[in-house]
Amino acid sequence: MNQGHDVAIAVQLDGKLALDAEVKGACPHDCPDTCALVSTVASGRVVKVSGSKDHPSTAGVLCTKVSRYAERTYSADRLKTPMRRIGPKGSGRFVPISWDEALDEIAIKLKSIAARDPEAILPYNYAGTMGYVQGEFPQRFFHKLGASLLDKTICASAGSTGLLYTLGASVGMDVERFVDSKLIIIWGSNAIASNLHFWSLAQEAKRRGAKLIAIDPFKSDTALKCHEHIAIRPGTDAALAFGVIRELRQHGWLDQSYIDRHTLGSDLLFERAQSFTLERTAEICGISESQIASLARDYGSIKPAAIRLNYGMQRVRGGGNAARLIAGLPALIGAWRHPAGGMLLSSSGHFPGNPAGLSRPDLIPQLRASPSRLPRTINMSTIGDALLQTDQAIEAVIVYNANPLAVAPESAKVRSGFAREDLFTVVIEQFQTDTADYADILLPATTQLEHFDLHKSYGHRYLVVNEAAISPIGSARSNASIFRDLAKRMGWDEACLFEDDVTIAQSAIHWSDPRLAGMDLQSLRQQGWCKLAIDDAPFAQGHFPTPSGKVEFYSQRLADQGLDPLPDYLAPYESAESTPELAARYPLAMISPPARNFLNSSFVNVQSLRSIEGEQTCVMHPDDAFERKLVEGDLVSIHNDRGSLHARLHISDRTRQGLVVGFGIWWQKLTLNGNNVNAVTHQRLTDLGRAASFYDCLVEVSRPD
Ligand SMILES: Nc1nc2c(c(=O)[nH]1)N[C@H]1C(S)=C(S)[C@@H](COP(=O)(O)OP(=O)(O)OC[C@H]3O[C@@H](n4cnc5c(=O)[nH]c(N)nc54)[C@H](O)[C@@H]3O)O[C@H]1N2
Ligand SMILES: Nc1nc2c(c(=O)[nH]1)N[C@H]1C(S)=C(S)[C@@H](COP(=O)(O)OP(=O)(O)OC[C@H]3O[C@@H](n4cnc5c(=O)[nH]c(N)nc54)[C@H](O)[C@@H]3O)O[C@H]1N2
Ligand code: SF4
Ligand SMILES: [Mo]
Repeated sequence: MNQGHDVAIAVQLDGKLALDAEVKGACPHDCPDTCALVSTVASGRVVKVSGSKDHPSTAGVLCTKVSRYAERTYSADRLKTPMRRIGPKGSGRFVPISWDEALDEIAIKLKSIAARDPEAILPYNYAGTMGYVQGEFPQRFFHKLGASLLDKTICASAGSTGLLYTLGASVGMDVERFVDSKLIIIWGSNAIASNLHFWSLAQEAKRRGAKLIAIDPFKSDTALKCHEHIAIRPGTDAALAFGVIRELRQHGWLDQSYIDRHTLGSDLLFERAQSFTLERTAEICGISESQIASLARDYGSIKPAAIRLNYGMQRVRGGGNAARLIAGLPALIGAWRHPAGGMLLSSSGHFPGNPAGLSRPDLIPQLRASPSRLPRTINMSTIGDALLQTDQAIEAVIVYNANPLAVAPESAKVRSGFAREDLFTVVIEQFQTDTADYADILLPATTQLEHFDLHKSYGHRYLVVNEAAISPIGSARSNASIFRDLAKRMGWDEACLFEDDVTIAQSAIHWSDPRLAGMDLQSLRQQGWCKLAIDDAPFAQGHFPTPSGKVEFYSQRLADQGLDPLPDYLAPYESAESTPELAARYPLAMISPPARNFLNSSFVNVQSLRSIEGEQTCVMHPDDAFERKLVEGDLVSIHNDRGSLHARLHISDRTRQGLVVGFGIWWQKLTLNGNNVNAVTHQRLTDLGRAASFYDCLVEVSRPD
């Protein structure tokens, strides 16, 4: 730790901002890396945001996006004052108003709706910031109100539910141990784009002799740099896992003593795997039999073997079951015995968080009236349908940390929903996004450089603190400060609705948990970050956080809900296999993974990053392009019954035949025809976790009419 840090933090803890300092921060974005930041402040202005050199996982490196965070923060497009809509919804025409006017108007409106039915009010928020304070504190306000609950399913809930029923929680390997793995399977993950700091570790492992295999329908930048690439058909990962399990068993590559001691239901699992012969698996997955056999041989013989599973493989109908099967693989070969063996999808379950202390469900009035009565739940992945439903219609929606107009599936319906004249919409934003255009009242939010927060991570095991480096730009206010003020205007007096940011952060964690090894918030603020004290190989002797303490191939909890207790392969909703008639009209599968220089729809408005991405592209296999008489650089329409978007055609054999890739997630208003990839995606939900199935989507591509 250098002297500059010490000086800056001393001033910070005093509650004042330093004019010249290096201030410790945390990247707020929805990214597994949760980098520790250092903001260099000169004369009260951040001149540089860099990665902390001391923080082991950040190691002084930031991605291109966040190294431009100062450009984003000081952008001329920042919202600087509250505004009221004057044009029609969606037109994006507003006039400035004062904070008092804005907040009074919101409070009056919410009070009058709540007097009739508080559940007609819906908070819509996701991971614009992952911070405990600016992300979760506002929920106290909505709990006190008795508003509808939001089912947060747009990203990871299929996979996390798969983990829950198999390993017991979102737990796994320490990402820092991958350097010692000898086999790394990068499964449904484009790490170079979306998990950069893991990629550095995988490359170090490669230099030390590890073999890297990517399983991905598209030859992503990551797959391109692995020793092997298995270009699986989207949505068929569960079949591949079954094929591997069958092979492991046939060849005696199982660790029977680990299986006997630390798993439940392996015989039933093997029985189910029996029908996944090499021939059938190859047929389902659209790959060769030898690829499956060789994957199983490597996995059964190279030790220690590690899987970096990521969320790209669970955005399909069978995503939850696929995650269940893949999470079960390491136990079959006893990989958990070694610190560099096992798997990692998310590490968030390792943190001793206190969700009830943070969001305070005890404030919910319905629950207070009757212990079994909760407000209704609205699934964020079907917000389009939810806003259009007439039965107990949603009358007000308050959006923060999210941009549903761009990121939610089946945009035509989302847009119609937000266009409802009778819907009262508040959007709290840093920029005038697609969603902001539909606001009745638009409020300016601070960025990570302007507020305090505390972060856990879903990719590593560090808690990271974010100190404010500068005062808010314009009259922007943090989410926490806005909801404190609104609570006052609602006439409420519960002390927890008015806590300051540091007190809120205090409530987010069980500080006495042994994993914190005596760390308190004050010391954490001095240090900037701390690593959880967890065994290097926590599951070497079993002790999984499931009810049985074992890896549950068979889940009694699923059986109790009337669901299949064993994982299975479920064909995609839209595919030649399950919907041949639809596939005849729309023969191409489309996936829409993130563009490297955007973060979901964040950064799309940062000119320098948008220039690198160019425009919305559509990557297509040469045979598919030839068949359609399309050539490189054509303007094409990607379409199905739900809508169409325009894209610039790029022809490449990096994609499979029958698969097109449209990188996301552009702001609708910055695209070629006002539509992004979600014009064609649908609102059907995954098998487990009720998640969006963005990558389960059939389309046709042609020249626009
Ligand atoms: N640069 C950048 N980084 C990001 C983001 C971003 O937008 N941009 N978003 C962040 C967020 S919110 C998240 S959730 C993560 C997402 O990052 P990941 O968890 O890595 O998931 P995706 O990027 O959706 O998909 C990863 C890979 O899975 C492949 N894939 C698609 N369908 C399938 C399938 O059926 N099976 C298999 N095996 N592979 C498939 C895709 O081609 C893609 O290359 O990244 C985070 N980091
Ligand atoms: N087709 C397709 N669609 C997808 C995906 C895909 O791969 N393909 N990926 C899905 C995934 S994985 C995810 S996670 C979702 C992401 O969906 P979202 O979580 O909605 O992510 P963003 O689009 O980045 O929007 C976050 C917004 O929060 C704002 N924000 C940031 N910090 C703050 C703050 O402190 N206060 C306030 N009030 N606002 C703030 C940002 O300016 C930004 O506009 O998208 C999903 N949509
Ligand atoms: S987006 Fe990810 S890689 Fe980039 S700075 Fe943030 S945490 Fe690090
Ligand atoms: Mo996500």
